[in-house]
Amino acid sequence: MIELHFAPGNANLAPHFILEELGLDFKLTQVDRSVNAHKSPAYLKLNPSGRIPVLVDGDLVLFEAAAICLHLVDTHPTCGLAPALGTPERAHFYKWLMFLTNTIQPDILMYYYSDRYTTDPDGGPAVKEAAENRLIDFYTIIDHHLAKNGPYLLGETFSAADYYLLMVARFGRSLKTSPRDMTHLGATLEKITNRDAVQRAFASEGIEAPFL
Ligand SMILES: N[C@@H](CCC(=O)N[C@@H](CS)C(=O)NCC(=O)O)C(=O)O
Repeated sequence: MIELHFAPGNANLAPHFILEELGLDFKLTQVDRSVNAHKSPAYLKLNPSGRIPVLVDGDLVLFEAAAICLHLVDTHPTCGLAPALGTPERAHFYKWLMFLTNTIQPDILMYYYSDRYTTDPDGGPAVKEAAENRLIDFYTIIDHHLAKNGPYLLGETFSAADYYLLMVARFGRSLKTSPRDMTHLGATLEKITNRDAVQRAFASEGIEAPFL
């Protein structure tokens, strides 16, 4: 059976939404962050970087949330969560997923763990502020894209990248300009949040409204 190692609201959300959407039989295993279980020898065997999530699928042990999403989509090719391989639509799907995981997510980490990104003991707040400003710029890029090409990242076609968008936009909910308050991005996030798969995942992680 597929097993997802998670902590409520962490980077497991996008894989969790997909697992729910696919209707798969899967098990959730909570990583107890209060005792740093993600840095324990047992967890580090699954993910040497000590980060959440990890997916175990038979003999396959996979870390990195975007890789997990792509694996789930690839192993369920008829699920409709990604355009056909080799098409321009698939290329845009990769582009948005990579923008979210490779451009936005590192700044999310800089925002939440700013002290890790400087050797200056007083430098954390400046790192955090710079990350916050960059994040607002990046969310604005998505807002402008959705204004012309929405309602989803791939236009009328919903995809796994939209689940990833909800996860990384939710991480930005405490910014001075929240993604939920951006006209087009906010409307898109609400649509995605209302999907049954999302509501089931939030409920099983114990996440209550407001979701954004
Ligand atoms: N690039 C990784 C990032 C995962 C990540 O940073 N997860 C956070 C929780 S959202 C975490 O494990 N933080 C604990 C830590 O860094 O010590 C992924 O997408 O899987």
